[in-house]
Amino acid sequence: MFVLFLVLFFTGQLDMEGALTARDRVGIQDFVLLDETTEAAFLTNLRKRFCNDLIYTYVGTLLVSVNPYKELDIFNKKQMELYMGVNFFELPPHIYALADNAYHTMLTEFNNHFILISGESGAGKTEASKKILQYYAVSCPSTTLLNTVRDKMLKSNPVLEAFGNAKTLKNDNSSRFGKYMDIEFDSEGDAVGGHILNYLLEKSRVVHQNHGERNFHIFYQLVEGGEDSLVQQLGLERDCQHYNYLTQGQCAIVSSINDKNDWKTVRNALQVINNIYSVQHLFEIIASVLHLGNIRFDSDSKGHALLNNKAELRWVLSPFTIDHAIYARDALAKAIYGQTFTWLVNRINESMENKDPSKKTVIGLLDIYGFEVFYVNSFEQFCINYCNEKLQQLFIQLTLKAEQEEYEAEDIEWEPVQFFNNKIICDLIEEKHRGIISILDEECLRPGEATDLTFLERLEDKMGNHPHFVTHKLADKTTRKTLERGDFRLLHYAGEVTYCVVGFLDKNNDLLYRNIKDLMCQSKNAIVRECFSTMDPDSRRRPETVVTQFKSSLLKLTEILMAKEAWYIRCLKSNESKQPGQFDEALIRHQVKYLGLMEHLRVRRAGFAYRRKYEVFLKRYKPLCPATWPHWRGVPADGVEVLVQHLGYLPNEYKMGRTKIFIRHPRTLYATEDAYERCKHELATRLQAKYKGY
Ligand code: AD9
Ligand code: MG
Repeated sequence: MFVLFLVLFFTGQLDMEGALTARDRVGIQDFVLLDETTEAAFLTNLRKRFCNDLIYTYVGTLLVSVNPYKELDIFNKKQMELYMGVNFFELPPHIYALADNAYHTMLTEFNNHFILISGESGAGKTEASKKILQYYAVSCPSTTLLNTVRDKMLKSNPVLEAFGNAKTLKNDNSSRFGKYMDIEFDSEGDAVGGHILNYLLEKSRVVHQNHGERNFHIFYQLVEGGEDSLVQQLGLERDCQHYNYLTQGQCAIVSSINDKNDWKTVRNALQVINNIYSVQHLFEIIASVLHLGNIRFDSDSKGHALLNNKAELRWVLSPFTIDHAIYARDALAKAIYGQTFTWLVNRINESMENKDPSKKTVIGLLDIYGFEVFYVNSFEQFCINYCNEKLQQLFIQLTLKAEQEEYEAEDIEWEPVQFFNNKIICDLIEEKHRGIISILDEECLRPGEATDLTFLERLEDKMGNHPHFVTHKLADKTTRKTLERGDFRLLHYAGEVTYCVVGFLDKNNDLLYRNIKDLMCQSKNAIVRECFSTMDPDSRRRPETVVTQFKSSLLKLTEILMAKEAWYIRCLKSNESKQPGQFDEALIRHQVKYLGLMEHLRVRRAGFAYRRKYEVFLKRYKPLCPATWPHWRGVPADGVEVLVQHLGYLPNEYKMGRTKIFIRHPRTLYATEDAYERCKHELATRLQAKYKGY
């Protein structure tokens, strides 16, 4: 009895009082072990854990993370060391456990992996991706040479965040671009290189910010933190209020952000760019965008725009109206910034380049802007939310759908789990010739005739009856929320979003006046010259629209990811006010629902945690059974059956499919893996003894 008590105590099922179990107090670590799979039980467990600062919980190998909005003492070297090389379920759930497991699977199976981090804006995706990178930086074996690659990878983060993140109403450090980063490893497990793919930067933020939002961090960092000599040399005022492009959101100063300190970090991290002249040119560009924004125009008697403040710029003479001149000015600022961002990513990629790419495996980290809904939503939200639909679709395809189809294909008895498939929304947006993107592009091909409103009319004509599209004519009936004439509403997987069509055509065309482009090719600034000379080399060809380029890049991304083994982190936002200790149940319930976590849990619970082709399983574990070692002469499936019988697998612990063995619980496999390690060790010792003296 006493022994039983001790066992229960040490396995955490009984605490000192003996009355309240740990499970009652802090919840359980894996939702798969919940007594019931109801949403209420799920939320209760999540809340218990959150209240005890336990932000991570598993659903099998998927990691659920709830944003604590406070620093927890679980991200340090000691914790990292704890998780290195330890089986997934042996320690409390942690992002390090997932990172470590992906890494070790990659090494043992010599294949490629990716970690999909998803969740809405402010849920904690970027923080999660940084923690994974930090973990690899500490846990992988190192040499001096490789340290530099690793260092560059770590430094790329603050640089890209400075240029690509900004304060929004949802998140003070919101990613305004999508990022996919491959970390490349050699067969020893050393990190030997890195490569970043960037997706659609929200350039419009350079020239316009909504109330309560800011421009990209780097502008404020330079103005606030730049060294005196630098600020002077760039002709800048040390006052954000002086700049038109920094003040539209009326919140240049934010309590959670220390621009001065961040400047130091970014300045240091800019060492990723090996050339100091380039860094100087980069600062010139940031400053010139600020100067550009301060150019104002007056009108002459013919309605032509006249430069008001010539100090900022010696301008091309062109008979523009004021509106055109402002448009041209802003278009130039956006183009310069957007091109510079791409240039920056390219330089970072060069500096992280793997010098010997012949033998490598990769772990890809995907951290993209999360689903977002504002009071006014425009083209940018349309693209961001479309991207999130695509990632949800990928998740569904790889988990819910593929998992169930695999059981069917393998003749494993199975009770299908129903789930909402958002393919219908992806099709509504991207279907060839019929989707919203096609209609938008068609309108963009009718310059002079088409307007944002004709685009909306065509949408209403074509999509009016679609279950996920709401026009202002039908709005009251379907969702009982009125819709303005210039709006349309989409019922996304993560909730409904009302889009205002104003600016859709311009933003999708993203045109820059030809003569301005030519002028930039002659710039004294080497980065500007390089960027504009390589841009759109064939001037006769009409460039692809923004959304079409984005669509193709997402298609390519899907292909990249589908060729790899997937790991998932689902991030949940705990509350809308960015406060620690607040568990907003309604908000979290909504996320649990639309992320498909309940369905995922049901599939996981009814299913099998692990599966491997008979050949692969037999090849690895055959030394554990005299009948299969060193060779099994029959069909692999029979060999596996003999092997698992010998290992004492109980009938309900595994199932034999057509081509694979399915194992229900990870612990069964871990026991086998431990036995394998012991056996390997014994074999090695025996061999050593045998050949001693040779
Ligand atoms: V967006 O889609 O880019 O707008 P993310 O990336 O999902 O969004 P982010 O990682 O930037 O959100 O997290 C938002 C904020 O939440 C951070 O700036 C932190 O203040 C806070 N956060 C997130 N994760 C953690 C954490 N593990 N510990 C402490 C956290 N704070
Ligand atoms: Mg982010």
